[in-house]
Amino acid sequence: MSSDDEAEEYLFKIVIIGDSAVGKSNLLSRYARNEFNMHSKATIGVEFQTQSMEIDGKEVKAQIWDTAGQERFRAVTSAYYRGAVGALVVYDISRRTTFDSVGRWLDELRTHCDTTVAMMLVGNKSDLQNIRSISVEEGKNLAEEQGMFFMETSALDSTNVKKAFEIVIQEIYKTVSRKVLNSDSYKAELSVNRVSLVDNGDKSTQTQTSSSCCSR
Ligand SMILES: Nc1nc2c(ncn2[C@@H]2O[C@H](COP(=O)(O)OP(=O)(O)OP(=O)(O)O)[C@@H](O)[C@H]2O)c(=O)[nH]1
Ligand SMILES: [Mg+2]
Repeated sequence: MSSDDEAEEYLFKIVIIGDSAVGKSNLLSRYARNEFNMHSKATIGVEFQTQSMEIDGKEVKAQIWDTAGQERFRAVTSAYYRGAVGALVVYDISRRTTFDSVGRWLDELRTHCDTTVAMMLVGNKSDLQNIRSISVEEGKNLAEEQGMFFMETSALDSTNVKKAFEIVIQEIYKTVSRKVLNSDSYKAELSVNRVSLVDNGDKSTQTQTSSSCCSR
């Protein structure tokens, strides 16, 4: 490996969307700061946190954006989605209405993000087993239908929170690596990142089929 490889830097924007009070802000605070707030207030406007992880020996940074589920508190929608390459679409396993809204959130996501976005459907509050109203199966089926990853999480007891974010980040990394291998123009698009994953004449890499989550 040349020393150039160590200088590579990746910065991915990921958005969290879903109805109010499904736990978006707590999922983010659990992941980024290992904090949970039982009495958190509804988000007003936009907040983001940056979190790093290592993939293939490289530092990959995720800039994770969180906004209000309530329409009246939301920031400018197009700006929120601009440049996003990953999304967590969250519902609350104990509230059916939040699951019914997933389609609407997906419509909005697809309207504003033209690139391939790595998407995960997240059923949060898995600790509330006794008042569950959406089964794991139902969640899984919807995710499959929509070409998304699926995971049930609990921001309260930490179950699967790290895993959910990391799966999305890894998928984005894979997609970016593939795109860089296949397109020079994409490198220009990623000008903020020093991506230098070039095809070293190994033509077999060109013929790999994409298993992107949202290729339908
Ligand atoms: N039991 C349980 N409660 C949770 C969990 N995650 C969040 N909550 C609670 O649900 C409520 C709403 O959480 P938030 O994180 O503020 O929800 P939000 O999706 O950011 O809401 P908006 O900002 O209004 O869109 C708070 O009282 C949290 O303590 C969880 O995994 N389990
Ligand atoms: Mg919030």
